[in-house]
Amino acid sequence: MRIPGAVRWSVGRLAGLTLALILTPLGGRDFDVIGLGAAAALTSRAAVPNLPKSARDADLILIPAGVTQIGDDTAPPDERPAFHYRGTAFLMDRSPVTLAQYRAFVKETGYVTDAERFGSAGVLDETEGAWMAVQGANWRRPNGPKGPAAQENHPVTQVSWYDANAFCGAYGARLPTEFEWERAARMGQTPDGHVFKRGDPIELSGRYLLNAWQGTFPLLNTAADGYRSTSPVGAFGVAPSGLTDMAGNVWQWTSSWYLPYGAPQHEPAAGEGERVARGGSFLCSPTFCQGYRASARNHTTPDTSLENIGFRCVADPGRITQIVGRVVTRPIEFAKGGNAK
Ligand SMILES: [Ca+2]
Repeated sequence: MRIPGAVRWSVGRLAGLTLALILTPLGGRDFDVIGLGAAAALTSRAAVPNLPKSARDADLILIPAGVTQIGDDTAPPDERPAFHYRGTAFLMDRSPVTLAQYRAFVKETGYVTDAERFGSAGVLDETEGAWMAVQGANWRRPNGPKGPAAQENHPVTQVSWYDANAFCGAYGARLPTEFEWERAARMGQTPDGHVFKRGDPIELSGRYLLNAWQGTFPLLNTAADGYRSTSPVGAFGVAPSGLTDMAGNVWQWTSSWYLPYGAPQHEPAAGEGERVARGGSFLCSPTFCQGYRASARNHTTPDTSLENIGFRCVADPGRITQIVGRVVTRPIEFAKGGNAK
């Protein structure tokens, strides 16, 4: 399977879970991770064995109806042409789904993620500067059995699109479309309401505005922002919308297929197609990847699990129930910036 973008995988899951990685020149792309191809025999998705009985420990923010620009005519080709999008109101998880929330889901439902069923997941080997399929890497230990346990208040990672979709659906919610995600991001990505576009600094007066990569990508991660990997949700403050982590930390799955703007939309053929992720991640270097821009699109196959992709759910206001989560009417206070553990 050929996967366009800055980073390509060729996958041999059936032959011992080994991966070869090809780092290609940027060529104008600025995403940090593009695509994990799938071995056809292992792509069937897991079902949710039991629906959760308990309410979800999550806060949701009302994103009112409105018209917003989508895309950016100064950005890479797949973000063009920019256009105006009119969206209806929806409720969006205040923060990406955390490990604690995912653990509760697994405990109640018995769900097994794709990475657990496949036996491996994608981790960036910073000594080699290459992506590897690490055996035993999953949401509990995103870097593999020898790595640290994931932390409860960080975004869950190593979840495929199928895993994310199953989680949201089990609670009566859904994944946002990429247009919903961008509309929410354009309400501000930082506590002062800044919306990132190409070339914007991510540090002001010694304070980092998001969890991204500092140093020479992909071999030197100085973690000047305080975090080598994921950060606690909300560590970089709350946007005016009430949302956190709408730039950096982890990419977030959306329900949208990766399709060009300005062209007739079509559903990819069965077994083909990629889903869009938004938001950038801790692996995003401003000199290599500016995926934290509001208009930036990442895309990969829906069975891909990586250490820097998580998700958040949304719900339609008319369908809110106790199990979906709590609706927040006033933003919750978080720290005003990063640079601290
Ligand atoms: Ca960082």
